[in-house]
Amino acid sequence: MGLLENIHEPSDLRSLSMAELKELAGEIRQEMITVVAANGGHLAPNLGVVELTLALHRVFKSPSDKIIWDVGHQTYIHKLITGRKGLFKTLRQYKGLSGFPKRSESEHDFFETGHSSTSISAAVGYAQARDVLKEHHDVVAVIGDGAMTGGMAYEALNYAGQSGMHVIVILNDNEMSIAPNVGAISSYLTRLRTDPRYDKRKSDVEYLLKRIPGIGDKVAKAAEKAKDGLKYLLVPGMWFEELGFTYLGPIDGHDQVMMEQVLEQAKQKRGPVLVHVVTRKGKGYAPAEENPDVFHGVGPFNPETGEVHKRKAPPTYTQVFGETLSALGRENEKIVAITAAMPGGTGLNLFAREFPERFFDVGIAEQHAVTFAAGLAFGGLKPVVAIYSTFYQRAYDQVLHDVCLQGAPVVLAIDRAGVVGDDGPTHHGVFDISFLRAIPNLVFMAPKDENELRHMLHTAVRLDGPVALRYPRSAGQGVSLDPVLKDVPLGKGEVLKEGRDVAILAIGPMAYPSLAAAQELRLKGIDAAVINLRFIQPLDTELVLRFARLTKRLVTVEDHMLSGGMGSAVLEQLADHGLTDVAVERLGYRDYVDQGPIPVLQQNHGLSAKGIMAAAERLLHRGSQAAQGRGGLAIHKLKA
Ligand SMILES: Cc1ncc(C[n+]2csc(CCOP(=O)(O)OP(=O)(O)O)c2C)c(N)n1
Repeated sequence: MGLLENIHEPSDLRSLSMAELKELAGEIRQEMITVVAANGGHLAPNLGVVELTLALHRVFKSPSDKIIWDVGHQTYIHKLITGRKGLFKTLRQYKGLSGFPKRSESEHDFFETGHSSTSISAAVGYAQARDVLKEHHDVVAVIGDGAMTGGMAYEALNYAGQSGMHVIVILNDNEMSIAPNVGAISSYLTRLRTDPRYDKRKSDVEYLLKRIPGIGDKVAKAAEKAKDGLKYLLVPGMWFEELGFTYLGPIDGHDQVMMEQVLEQAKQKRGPVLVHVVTRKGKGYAPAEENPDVFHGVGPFNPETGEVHKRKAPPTYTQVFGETLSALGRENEKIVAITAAMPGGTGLNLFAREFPERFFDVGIAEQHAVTFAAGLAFGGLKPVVAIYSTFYQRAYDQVLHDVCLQGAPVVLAIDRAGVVGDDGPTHHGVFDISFLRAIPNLVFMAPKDENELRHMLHTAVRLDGPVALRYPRSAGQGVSLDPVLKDVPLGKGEVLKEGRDVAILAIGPMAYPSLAAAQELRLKGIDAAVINLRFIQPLDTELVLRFARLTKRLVTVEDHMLSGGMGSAVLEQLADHGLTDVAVERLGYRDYVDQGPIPVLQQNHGLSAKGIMAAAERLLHRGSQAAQGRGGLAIHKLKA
């Protein structure tokens, strides 16, 4: 029996010797490789923080001390040693353990994450609450150098540094975001890390100064405090020190003894402390060390060889988007592309390779990406910003205030729109229609398949105002791609099938199960129309009203929340035009959606041929408009 079998809670770690800890680290790495090889997941980030996590849980006493993980994709070790070993095989599976911290899973999970750069704010909140309530415990935020490119991290450092509160920030620096990290802060960290004098510098100078008889001690103290040029030469991490943090590091995050010593030191200090830890992403598994970007978030693979299983599937929407943008870039040299730390994930790596001078990776900085794009547009270029739907949530005001209000001709490419599968509720892209539909002068489209995506992208880069384009995570429909691209008529939906009994209004690839449903309905003698709406804005009101009047029954189908979604837009039009006698069934999500395979999640919410068919039949069996339960309504309890 291995050591890991006997770790049920963090306190079980404290009796282990250094040799045993090393053995345990090996077992943990093996367990993570085995489970992620089967389920997929964030392997490389976790392999890099094994020793760091063990050190944190030996020095700090969770759950009285609070450890808060940024992004939260690196919490597999934390999960394994906080009583979840038995469930680890269900990682990221339907109804299984989440790939991210989850408060309902464990008393050791203090803050739910998935989106980056929140940990310092959350930790500062916890620390502030502790101080107001006069409690005594430590609060630790663990943040990667990639997540440190996100603006929120600086808002929190700014606050914490001035407040003087005792909060510990562990900066886990592996030089990688998903791709190699970018930006001036990243370069600064590299300078700290690679300066050969870093670990000797401070102690040597202090030692020398202290040896000057009589005044040495005082000079050493003065040098410590001095805010002059001398100190910049003497103290690494000066920038953090200037912000009010005590900077400790850089230290080797794989040296268990050193890690624990420095964490003890951080614990004893008062005020804000930043510990700069240097780790290797993918540590201990050669394929992940060699390709940390591939093994950042990886699908199932062969653990012996590291070979990622390839599924036979048509190209993804993302791939088609990337290829089409490169082709458009060849014709129009004003087209530039922007990513927020996801060159591979958004398919923009193709464009980057072909047009490096027209490609910009701004780091995990979605807000900056969008406003930067507005500047580029007014500066005379044609920017295309590709961001996942879930991360566009970060840049809402930038889309509204900086792009749309001023009419900046920016193309907002919204990748991973709809449910995304195993990453779960933090990552599903099911809110973008609601939050973007409220913005007046945004043209907003969604293609039914990868061929239409190409035409829409072609149209989007030719329009002279803001345009958004949403497309899902999955493989395309496998349709053939037209060689010549043409403009999609603005605000015009497409009738895929005429019908008189009921009209199915679909947005995006939901058109396909809608068509399949119509075919099944025909076998039952029901004549269903199918409409590919194409545009969320401007909505093809004329078409919607025509079918509403004709059939008196509408089913709306969207891979999105019902609140404020496409179905809501249709209801608004019916109400505005006095069509109160039309019965409507809206299919979509009512609540936060769990993790699980995309088809399962969609099916659970009626977003399948069968579900759509059932909705149409329900309509035919009832008279006029029936009220639908809202679901997902927050019902809070009053607390004394
Ligand atoms: C707001 C936001 N944008 C993008 C992402 C996608 N993302 C997940 S992890 C990651 C890289 C994080 O790098 P780092 O913090 O250094 O952690 P590492 O994986 O290197 O340990 C990115 C870009 C995200 N989670 N949140």
